[in-house]
Amino acid sequence: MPLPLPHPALAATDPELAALVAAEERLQADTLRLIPSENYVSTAVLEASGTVLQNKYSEGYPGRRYYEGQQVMDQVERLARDRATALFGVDHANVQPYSGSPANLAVYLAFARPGDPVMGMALPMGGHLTHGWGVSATGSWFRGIQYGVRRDTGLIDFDQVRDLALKERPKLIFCGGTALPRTIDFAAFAEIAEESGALLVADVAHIAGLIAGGAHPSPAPHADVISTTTHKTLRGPRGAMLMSRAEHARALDKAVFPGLQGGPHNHTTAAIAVALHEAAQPAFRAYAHAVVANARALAAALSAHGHDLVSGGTDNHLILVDLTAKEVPGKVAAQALDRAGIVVNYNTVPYDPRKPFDPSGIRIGTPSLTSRGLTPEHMPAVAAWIDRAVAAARTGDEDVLARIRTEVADLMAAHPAPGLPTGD
Ligand code: DSN
Repeated sequence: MPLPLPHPALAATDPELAALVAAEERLQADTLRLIPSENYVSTAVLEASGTVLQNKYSEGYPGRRYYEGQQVMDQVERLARDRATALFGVDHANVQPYSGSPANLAVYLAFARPGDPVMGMALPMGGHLTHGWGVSATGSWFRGIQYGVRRDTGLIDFDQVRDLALKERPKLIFCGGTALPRTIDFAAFAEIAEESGALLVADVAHIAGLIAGGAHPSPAPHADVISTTTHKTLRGPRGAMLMSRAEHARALDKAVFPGLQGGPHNHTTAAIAVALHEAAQPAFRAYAHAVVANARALAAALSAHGHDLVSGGTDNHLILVDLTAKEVPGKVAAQALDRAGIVVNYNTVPYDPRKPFDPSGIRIGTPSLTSRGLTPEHMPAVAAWIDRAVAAARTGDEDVLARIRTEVADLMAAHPAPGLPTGD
C-alpha cells in the first residue's frame, strides 16, 4: 500500500489537515528516527486509538462510575489493567493518567503535601522535570532535592543519593529519567529509600518496554510505585500508567481521579490494552533485546569514530553523546542531522557548561529503528552517517548532508515501519 495512507473521510472533510498527516507519514517513513522516547506503534494500536470509544465518558473506575452506559468500557479498562499487572508482575495498575507528567503529579498528590522534601535526579544529569526540578510545578510546590551522576564515571552517585536522603528525609525518591544510558539499580535505591523513610517511585517511562521484554531488570520487587508512559519502548499509544503494591492502590486511584483528572481517554485505554497484549508476546521479548543489541552496536561504532559517550556506552536503548571534543554544539549537530534525514534531539550532558537550549550533546536511541527491523549489522553505517553529518555540521557542507539524506531514505524504503506500509 503506497503512502499516503488512505484517510478518505478526513481527506474529504479537511484536506488541509489530511495533507499535513500525509506529510508526517512521509517524514516518518523516509527518515531514520533516533529520538529514544519515540517509536512506531502497530497498525492494531493505531486502529484501537481511533475508535468510537473516544465518544464515551467514564469518570470513576470499573464498577464505580459516575456515568451510565459502561457495559463495554468497564471491560476495556479491566482488560488493560489485568494485562498491565500480569506483564509487570504488580498487584495494581491504574491506566488512566493522560501522560507521564500527570502520572507523576498523581504520585505527589497521593503521598506528599506542598513544601515536603522530594528527591529526584537533576534534569541536566538525565532526570525528568517532574522529579522535583525547579521550573516544574513539582519543584515549586515541593522542595526538590536533586542528585546526579559522578563526573568521572557518568554513573549515578549512590553515595550522594544516600547522604542527601538521610539528611533531607524526602517523602519520595524518584529513580529513572530521560537520558540515562545505564541499568538502573532499583535494589540500591530501595535500600536507601527504606533507610531514609521515603517511598521509592521508579519512573520507567523510557525503559518500560525493555522491562516487559526482559531486557532490563524489573523494579516490581523494589519500588513502592512504578510510573510509566506507554508510548516509548513499550510501543503503545500516548498515555501512562501507575502501578503499585496493593497497599498503595487506593491512594493512587484517588489521586488520579478525582484528584487530578476527569474522564479517562477511553480510546487510549483500549490502545494501551492492545500494546500490553503485543508486549506479552514472544516477539516483543525479541524486540526488547534487539533494541539493546542495536544500541550497544551503535555505541561501539560511534566510539570507534572518536565520539565521547556519557558513561562510555549503554546498557539500554539510549546513547548520550558529548560533542564538546568534536567542536560542534549539540543543537547545531541535531539540526544538521535533521537535514540529513536523521532525527535526534539535542541534550544536556552531565556538568554541561552550556545552557539547556544550546547544550553540548545529542541523545540517540534505537527503539524506532529496531521496530523497522534494523540489526546490529546496520549500526556501523548508522554511526558513519552520524559521524559524517556531525563533521558536515562543523564545516557547513550541505552537499554531504543531502547525500546522507538520500542514502538514509534508501535504507528506510527497504525497512518499512509498523503502522506505515512501504513507501512507493
Ligand atoms: N519528553 C520525554 C523524553 O523525550 O524523554 C520525557 O518525558
